[in-house]
Amino acid sequence: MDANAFFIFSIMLNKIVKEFFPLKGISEVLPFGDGHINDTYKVIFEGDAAPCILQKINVAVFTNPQGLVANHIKIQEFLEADESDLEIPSLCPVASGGYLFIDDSEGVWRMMNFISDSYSIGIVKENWQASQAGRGYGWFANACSSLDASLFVEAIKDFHRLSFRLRQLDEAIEGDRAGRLDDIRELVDFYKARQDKLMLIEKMVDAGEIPQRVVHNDTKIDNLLFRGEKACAVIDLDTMGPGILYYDFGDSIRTISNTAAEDEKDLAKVNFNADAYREFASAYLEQVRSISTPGEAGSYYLAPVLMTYIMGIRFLADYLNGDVYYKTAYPDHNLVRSSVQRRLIECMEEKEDYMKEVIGQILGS
Ligand code: ADP
Ligand code: GN1
Ligand code: MG
Repeated sequence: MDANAFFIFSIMLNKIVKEFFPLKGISEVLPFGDGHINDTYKVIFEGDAAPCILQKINVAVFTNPQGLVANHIKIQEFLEADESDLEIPSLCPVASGGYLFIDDSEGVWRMMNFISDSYSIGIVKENWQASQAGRGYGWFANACSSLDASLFVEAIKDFHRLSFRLRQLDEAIEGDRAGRLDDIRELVDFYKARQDKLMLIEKMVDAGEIPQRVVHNDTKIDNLLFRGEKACAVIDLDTMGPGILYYDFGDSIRTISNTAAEDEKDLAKVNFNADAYREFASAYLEQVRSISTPGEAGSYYLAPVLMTYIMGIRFLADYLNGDVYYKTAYPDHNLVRSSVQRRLIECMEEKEDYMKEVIGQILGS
């Protein structure tokens, strides 16, 4: 964006903030965070008013933004009575009513409080970070366990349904819209070779052996905030709604046990952090132990590979489709992300016995 365009854009951002807070003086509105989906800004006000987070919702991904608001308000009201030191962000109303502001170009905006003194991390470097992440996401799972999943909107249909993601991959291979398939056949073969084995969890869900619950559905480490050396908030509630605990457990491990970034180009740096795995699993499972059914308890260890696989094929399909879903910073970004997931799956496969054993020790089976 050149200087002139940026100036016009800044004026527009300030006008949008005024729709939420007509009486507050705005000091700065700055791009913020590393999310792959929405456009996020930190709003700093004049004086000592607390900062906020302004987000433009990606409506190509979330086609029902009112549904996101309904889910958010429901959980926000529910957690008002919660006495934990953990929290979620609260939506701020638009001055004219409701929680969404629609701009002249049909852009959909929302505002939340900025979780004070917080920061997010992309890679776990120390064990306490993994343990605190388990405390944070475990709190969320436990707190949501009394909610009725059928009362929540499914933000993206079949979001973690493997057969749906496999179909999308097959369509991307078939279409080869960006003409990239020939160069990545080996990676495609890696993923295709594993698809049948990984259908096990979907079959268990369909057979009713694993209960549907209200879960977060996007528990990568970046969606948890820390304050000092403690987890303090669970954020990015867009996908929250019906799902199973394995999705949250598995997706957390996908990022927490990765010694490198999700988009690390040097695959030699990508390894399975066994200590982080144990720390996260202990803290998380401790909190869901009392709500886990015997059916659930038996197969937690399968979830990390499943979720790493699902993200791997989603990045791969997006690469083949020409990068139409995730934000990318360079042409091969999705390919790099998918290759990292592949390497992590290989590491996890080598550690399957260890992963199972740790869970057995924690849950006492
Ligand atoms: P996306 O859906 O694009 O991933 P997120 O809601 O995760 O967007 O926000 C992107 C980043 O912005 C987060 O990883 C976090 O660093 C920061 N962030 C989002 N909401 C808040 C908040 N309420 N308080 C502090 N930081 C936040
Ligand atoms: C997206 O919104 P964000 O960046 O936290 C994606 C997740 C993926 C993740 C991979 C709605 O999460 O499913 O796991 O990227 N969210 C959506 O980093 O597709
Ligand atoms: Mg996010």
